[in-house]
Order: sequence, then structure tokens, then C-alpha cells
Amino acid sequence: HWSQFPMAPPDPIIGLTEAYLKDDFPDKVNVGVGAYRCDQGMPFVLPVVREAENELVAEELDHEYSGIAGCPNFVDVALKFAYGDDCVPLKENRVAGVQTLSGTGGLRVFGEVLHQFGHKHIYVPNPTWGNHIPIFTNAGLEVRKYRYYDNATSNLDFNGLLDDLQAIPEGSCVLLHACAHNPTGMDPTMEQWKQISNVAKERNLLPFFDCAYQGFASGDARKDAAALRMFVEDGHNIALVQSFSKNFGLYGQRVGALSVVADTPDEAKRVLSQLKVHIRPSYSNPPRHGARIVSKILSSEKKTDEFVEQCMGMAKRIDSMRIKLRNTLEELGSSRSWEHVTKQIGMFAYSGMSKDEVVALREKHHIYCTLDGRISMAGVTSKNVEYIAKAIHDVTEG
Ligand code: PLP
Ligand code: TYF
Repeated sequence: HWSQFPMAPPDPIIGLTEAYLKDDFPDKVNVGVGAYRCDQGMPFVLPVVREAENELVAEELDHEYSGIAGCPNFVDVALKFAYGDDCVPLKENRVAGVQTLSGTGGLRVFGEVLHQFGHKHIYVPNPTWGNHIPIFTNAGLEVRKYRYYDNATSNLDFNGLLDDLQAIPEGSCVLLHACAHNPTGMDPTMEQWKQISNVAKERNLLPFFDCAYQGFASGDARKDAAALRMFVEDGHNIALVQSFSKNFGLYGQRVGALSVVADTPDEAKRVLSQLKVHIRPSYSNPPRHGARIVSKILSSEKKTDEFVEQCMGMAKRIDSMRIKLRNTLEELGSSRSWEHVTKQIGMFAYSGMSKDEVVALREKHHIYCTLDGRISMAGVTSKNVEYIAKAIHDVTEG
């Protein structure tokens, strides 16, 4: 019967790595998937992660199952990392939290729970991380978009965003990128977040934060959760998904958390019970190793400081590559403005290249980035930045 199966297209992001690996051009460049590379182009393991891992090996822990909700200490420190130590709902024990299969797994679990409790749709920014759409569609939700970015000016379309949020059905769930928006690299200012919070109040919206880059926005991981903390202080019962893939460099370990703020401890317990009901028949319980690493780091003030410093190091290297890429394009005499490349934050440059230009970049220069023109700056290095700039110049001016 498998002969009846049509061939599915490759994933728009992961498929790029597959194509890149097959390419035998010596100077090929993978700036598709958002995975940090050191300046030598190699994967980077944070020294504090190595240190925690070595300590864990020495402890000779067992490999028993976790509970359905994962490692309780991990959930505890992960939530404090995002919400802050002084968060009132955390202190009042009214936040339901579970360990998830990284950000992706948390988004899916919450999407399913929303659907089960009567939500028919969810609003996501336009554009958003490509995988948001199939994640929520597969959870049974209709995915609707609110305006976010103005391609013409390479800027946030804040008026469009507010107008759209004001017009959506009351009680809807709205997905917000907590910081370092993927793919545009443009976040609202704190004043703009306040206005979003006010509209969410007026319209009784459910703010659902996707926090995948805590540490890549301001450079200080502890400050990057400012927007979601403000929403909690404003009295919103937010939901939050955290990924530890990028900031801790734990991509393949699948470390994440899902949490939901409730009005009372009893309500939080009921929400937790429903999250567990969804997880048990899905994957039963999450993996332990990565959660133990994060738990060890965030349980120690010294290791947390080291983590913040090392994460900042990654963000700074990316920033230096933004400057180098923009300067080189300007030196080459580009007729386009590349100012947005240094204005944007996080892992990506939303370059403004057209689909045809992206395809030419791939076919002519063996540089792989997504069709929307998103370049993973985390894959740009001192060695390939000039090659990339010259190739972009060629396909945009040619
Ligand atoms: N959300 C956003 C906005 C992302 O960019 C990513 C990864 O690129 C994720 C969630 C999920 O990543 P992971 O499943 O590795 O945590
Ligand atoms: O680069 C991006 O936007 C992501 C990265 O399981 C990614 O798609 C890759 C694998 C994965 C989750 C996220």
C-alpha cells in the first residue's frame, strides 16, 4: 500500500540542510537553519554546559523514567528564569508548568489543549516561524494572522498590528514572540508592548508567548523576558513556551517548558492535570539529560552568571557579523539600504531578498537560506561573510 503514498515536499527549513549536505561545492554556506556556529563555523557547546555535564556524569545518576510533567526541579528553575524570582503568580503557586519536548513540543501540547477546550483558531504574527502553522493546524486549530511587519519599510507594522488585534474575536488566543522575533528580528518596544497588553485586556485575549531566544535579544538573558513579565504584572493569565535549544545550545537534547498562569492554585492544578492528560498518550514523558543540565546551571548562581556571559558571547559574535555584512554590502556599492541588517536582533537577518534572488543565491553561489530571504546570522563567520556579501550583491544588483 505504500505505493499509494505521494512524495511529500522537503521541510522548508530542515530541507535546506539536506540540500546543503548534498552540495559538493567547497565554499558552500548553510545559513538556513537557526543553529549557532562559532567563528570557525563549528557547532558550539557552552563551557558551562560541558561543566554541568561532567558533574552529572560523575554523579552516576540512573535512567529511570521522568514523571509525565518531567523533572520538577527543571520546571521550577525554568519558570523562575522566564517569569523572574519576584513573580507574584509563581510565589502564590498558581502557575501550572511541565517540561516539554523543547519549544516545538510545548507549542503542540498547548495547541491541543486549547482545541480541546473550545478554541477554534489561534492568531499568529505575519510572518512567523514557519513551523507554527503546521503545529497549530495539526493540533486542530485554524491559524489566522495579524499584521506584524511591513516589507516595504523593513519595519514593524505596529499600527496594523494594533488594528488587527482590536478587531479579532474576544477571548481569542494570540501567539506573541517573547523576544527576537523569528524571522524578522524586529520586536515591539516596551511602550508598544504596553499598548498590546492594553488591547489584550480590552478584548479579553489569551496571550501565548513563544520564548525561543531568551539571551539573544538584549544580550542579557535575564532582561529578555521583560515583555512577558510585564504582561503578568498587568494581570494577564498568560501561557508560555520556553525553548532551551538556542540560548543553552542544547538543540538535540529537546529541552523546553510549557506553563500557564491561573487565578488560583486550585485552577493551576486542574490545568496541570489536563496538560498531563495530553502528554501521556503522546510521548509519555520527556527526556532527562538536557533538563538535568539546565537544572544544574540555573540552580547555581555562579553557573547562571557564566551562562549569561557565554550566551551574550554568542549574541555579540552575531552582532559583529551583522555589522560586517552590512558594511561589506555598502562598500560593494549596493543601491539598496541594508540598515535593517544591523537594526534587527536575534539570530536572523530578514534580508528583504525576493524568492528569485534567494534561488539564485542557492543555484549560483551555493548559499542556502529560506525562501522568505531569512539569513541565519548564526551561520555567518569571519571566513564566509565577504563571500556571502558579494553573492548577495551579485543576485540583488545583477
Ligand atoms: N519557536 C520559535 C520562534 C523558534 O524559532 C523555534 C526554533 O527555531 C522554536 C519555537 C522551537 O525550537 P525547539 O523545538 O528546538 O525548541
Ligand atoms: O531555523 C529555524 O527557524 C528552526 C530550527 O527540531 C529548528 O526551524 C530545527 C529543528 C527543530 C526545531 C527548530
